[in-house]
Amino acid sequence: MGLDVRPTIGDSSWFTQSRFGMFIHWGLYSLGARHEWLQSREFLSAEAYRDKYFRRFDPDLYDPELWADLALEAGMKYFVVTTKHHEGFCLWDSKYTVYKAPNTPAGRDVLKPMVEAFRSRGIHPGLYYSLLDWHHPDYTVDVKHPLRYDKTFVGKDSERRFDRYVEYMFNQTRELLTEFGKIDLMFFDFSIPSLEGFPGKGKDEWRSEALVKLIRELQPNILLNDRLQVGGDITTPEQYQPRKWIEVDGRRVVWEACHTFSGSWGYYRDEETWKSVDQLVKMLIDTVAKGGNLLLNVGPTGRGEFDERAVDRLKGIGAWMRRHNRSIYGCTAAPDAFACPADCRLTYNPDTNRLYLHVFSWPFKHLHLPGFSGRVEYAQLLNDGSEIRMTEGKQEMTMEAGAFNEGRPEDTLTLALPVK
Ligand code: FHN
Repeated sequence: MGLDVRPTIGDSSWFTQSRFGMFIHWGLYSLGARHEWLQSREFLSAEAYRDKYFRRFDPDLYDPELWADLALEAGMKYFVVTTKHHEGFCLWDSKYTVYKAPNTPAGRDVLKPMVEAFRSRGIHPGLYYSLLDWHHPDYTVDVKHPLRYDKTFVGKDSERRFDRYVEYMFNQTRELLTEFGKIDLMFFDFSIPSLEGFPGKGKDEWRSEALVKLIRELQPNILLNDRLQVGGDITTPEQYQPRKWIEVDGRRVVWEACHTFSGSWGYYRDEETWKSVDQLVKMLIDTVAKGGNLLLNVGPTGRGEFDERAVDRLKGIGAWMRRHNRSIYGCTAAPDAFACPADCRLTYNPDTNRLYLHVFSWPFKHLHLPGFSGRVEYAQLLNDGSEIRMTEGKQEMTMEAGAFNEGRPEDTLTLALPVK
């Protein structure tokens, strides 16, 4: 079974060992508290949007040390933060714009202390940068732009110099990769198809090849996602769980699922569809069982805090990870020879030759495992280390589940496989 295929460049081992990371979407949209796309959805011009939120960005309760502690407690090994999202507002003290946190009541660069707080805890730093920019005067209107239906505007794009915007993008990328120490991952987002008569924006418009060349020169070992449309080190489906390990050109690739707690990436006060801890744990297991990473998003509030619902999920996942993380870190899909039983997932650590059977729906008393006969030396529960007794049959192995696990759907068995 081919394990993680090495990316085009850079060393992905820290990434595939980590398996679990924190995504952070934080910006002026956090004040609107109704999705990070509110500027586009409500057709707000750059001026109207800025006048509403810029002077009110005052995250007086912001403490990145607390954020990093919660990521650590949840068992997250890397983080990716939106340095600039589509709204164009920058969290750091960029010399190429005045539309930045130091010029708001925040009065400071809020990115640097965040990178330092996470890095100081051994959490790999990753930076997200939006290719879209609904504030920059040279960013041309496209099918996602807030002004896309503004008759007084559309057609005046000729006054905009998109090449000047791309130069701005290159300059800011250089700032991010030279002023914040070693950055382990860059997440660019996203390329736009031609739609509704508007031209798209892809690798040619972004000058992606030249941008990747610059990035590799500045940070040779950085991992890049695939949204510049020139390949990349990490394939990044969004809010989607594939049926099996993702392949590109017939090769298994390093991939990462990114998901939210509730559907919105930015803080959304009134959203009711929050996933439970149990659902999120199963999502993490399912992702690793398919050879991928999970980047799970938090949308901090306009005052700079993770809200209670987010803290509850992070702590709940952390409680599971404290006993079960060895079935996640450094694990990947199980060898093809092991057929996964119904309502279960299998993860496998090739370094320790341990197979982990994650039982999503625990049967009454016995667990039947066709095809496992003679292939498992010993079985124990991860949460308390207790032995699970097995009986070998010709076609299958039977495990005695016992009363303990009824109602504990997310529990995991460690199956010690014979030393190869
Ligand atoms: O439009 C963004 C969205 O706001 C969010 O940042 C996600 C994260 O992967 N990316 C884009 C949607 O694909």
